[in-house]
Amino acid sequence: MPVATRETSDARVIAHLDMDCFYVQVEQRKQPNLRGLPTAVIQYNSYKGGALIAVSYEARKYGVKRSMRGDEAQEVCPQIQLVQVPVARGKADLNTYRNAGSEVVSVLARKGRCERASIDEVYIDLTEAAEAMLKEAPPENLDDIHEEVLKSHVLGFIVEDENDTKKEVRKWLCRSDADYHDKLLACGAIIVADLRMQVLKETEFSCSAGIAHNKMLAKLASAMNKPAQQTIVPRSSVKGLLESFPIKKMKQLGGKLGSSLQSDLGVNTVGELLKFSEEKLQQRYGINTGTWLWNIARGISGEEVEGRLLPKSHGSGKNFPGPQALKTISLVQHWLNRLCEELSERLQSDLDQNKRIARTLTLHARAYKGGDSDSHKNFPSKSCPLRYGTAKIQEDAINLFQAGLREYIGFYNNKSLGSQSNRWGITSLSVAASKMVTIPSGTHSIVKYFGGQLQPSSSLKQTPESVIHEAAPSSPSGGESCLGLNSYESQLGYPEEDTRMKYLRASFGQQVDQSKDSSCDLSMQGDDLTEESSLLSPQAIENGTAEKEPQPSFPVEEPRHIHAVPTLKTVVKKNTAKEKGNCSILKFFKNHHDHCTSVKQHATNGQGSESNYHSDSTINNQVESLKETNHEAIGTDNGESSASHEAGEGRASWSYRMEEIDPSVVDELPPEIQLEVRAWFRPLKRPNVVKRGSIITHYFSTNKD
Ligand code: TTP
Repeated sequence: MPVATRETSDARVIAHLDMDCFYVQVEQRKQPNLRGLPTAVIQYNSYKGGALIAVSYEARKYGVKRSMRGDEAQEVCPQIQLVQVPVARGKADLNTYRNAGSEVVSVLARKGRCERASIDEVYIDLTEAAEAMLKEAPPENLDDIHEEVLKSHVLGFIVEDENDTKKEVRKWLCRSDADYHDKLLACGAIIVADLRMQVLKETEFSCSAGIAHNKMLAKLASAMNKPAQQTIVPRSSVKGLLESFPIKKMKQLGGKLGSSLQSDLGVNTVGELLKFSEEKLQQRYGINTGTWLWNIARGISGEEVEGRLLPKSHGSGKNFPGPQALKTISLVQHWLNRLCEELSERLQSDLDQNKRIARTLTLHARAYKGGDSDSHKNFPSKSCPLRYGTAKIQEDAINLFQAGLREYIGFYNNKSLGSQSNRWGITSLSVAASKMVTIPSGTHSIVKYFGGQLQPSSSLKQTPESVIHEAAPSSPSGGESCLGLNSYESQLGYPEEDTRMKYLRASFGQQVDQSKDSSCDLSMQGDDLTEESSLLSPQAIENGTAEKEPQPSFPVEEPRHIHAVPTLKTVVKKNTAKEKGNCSILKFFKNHHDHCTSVKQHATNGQGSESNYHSDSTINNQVESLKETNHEAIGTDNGESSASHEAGEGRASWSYRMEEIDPSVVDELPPEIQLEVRAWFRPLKRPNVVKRGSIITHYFSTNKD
């Protein structure tokens, strides 16, 4: 649902940069001999020459379109060069393109706050940079303005003689009597042209851009003059731009809302919305959407550039057109397994590089049943909490699929999904991992480390993944778990449909404009579904290194009692209280030390449910707790060591007496995590120092008794 946001200031400078025929450029960089030739990138599937997913501008001149297949493209342009997307696991492997997109973002991020909107689109907030330029080196003072800037298109600015265009644009950019807004845009245009040249130089990719006062207008403008050009939207031209702009092409209006505007209000262009008062639009579409519509009719949008260089989600999908439709569960499972493998790999690499975990797994499918072509639209998307580990993702995905299928074919009316009367076919499948959260600084390598230590004595198969799987939060009630959906016959509750995914599903269905901005950018065409992904962290980009380990950092104000790092803290306490410096933490975690394992009894008092100390559930508990290190704190200041359970959550929690901890035990930990563990202690010293200080003060005090 669109969200109406106030413009905090209409004097912002926002640019939207969109790569030109992106996949083609990536392939041409790999094979420079293709440069300048009509070229198209085709999908993996070779049916009728493969579906075209990217077409070079040279090929477009011959009439080659993305909707064509290779054979057809060759008919209209016999010399076309068709390049197949890289393939892995029997489907397109888009990593090269994702990484190429990251290269671009890393160049842009040097100049302003960037939001990666899709695999090849970026918003950048240039307000500060433009303001600084206006102050220090305004365009009117520049002796030399680069040709690339002078090639800008200024919407609404009419140049009589085309030969004079650059001269006239220069005049427009350098007007000393221009209003403040236009001056800022002029600065923005200079900066963007420079950035585009920089991108070209460093990545060899060309791009186009829109420069405006908000994201919405910048996005509309970037597509207006392609390839390798930029378009400026002065405030005075907004009305003219929107007047004739087709309503269905507007972001968020490609679906039902846009259709309703057309059929119910007779609105076909954004400008036609101006006829309606805000109240009228609110009455019809609700307060928020009504105001949003009223705003967009006037080119108002307060949406901020999010400052996000990483994707909001990861996904992997594949289409199975026509005769390739999947008609048996085992075939679906085969493909789901492959999709999940890819998804799991990407999640792992996101975790490694960006320290992020995803919390929700969603399955989308398109299907048909019998001869009902409309049924294609109705396969329900299903979500559940995401568990890390390829096998677990695969297991959950097939369960989600089965839940969706039951619903799709009418579970309660059917004895067996395989019966003739219930024939179905799956024409597209995808899995997506969303709700990405950054794990607290300082816990990642610890979680990984202890995962590794625990492996031999636990039943988990893939240690880091498994441990992180447990770290992925499950719903508070656990009721969303899809573990109960193991068989068709299972009548346990189905996971709820994630409403966010409805939007993704809509994108899935031919709404190119809509989907392009979606965080989970599923491509609509070709045999495989594509999705945006970037694996460079903002920090990595800034430092020019994607592999940099984050330094552990805890806020100075870290509360004295850290709640819920039970296992390690309890270990530390036990070690120090009984055998200072003697009891090995490593041994404890390996359960090789009897003395230390007695802690578990302490920890499980009153519950008894964790008697199988090395069961997955206990590991779960440990990691769940590690995960929350930064989030929870208890305020008891009495310094008492205690073990308790939070009744509602069945989770152990401890507090401890700082003085009893012998910091030397940390030396026993491997070097890679020592620093992090020490950081847990460091802030805790503060209150103690204060306390001791007060004792000294007391000692020297004249009132000492
Ligand atoms: P787009 O930006 O839509 O298109 P483009 O970059 O190829 O061309 P343009 O210059 O007109 O912007 O898509 C970016 C890439 O995403 C594109 O190169 C290939 C991929 N893609 C698909 O795989 N399937 C699709 O249906 C679309 C629209 C894009």
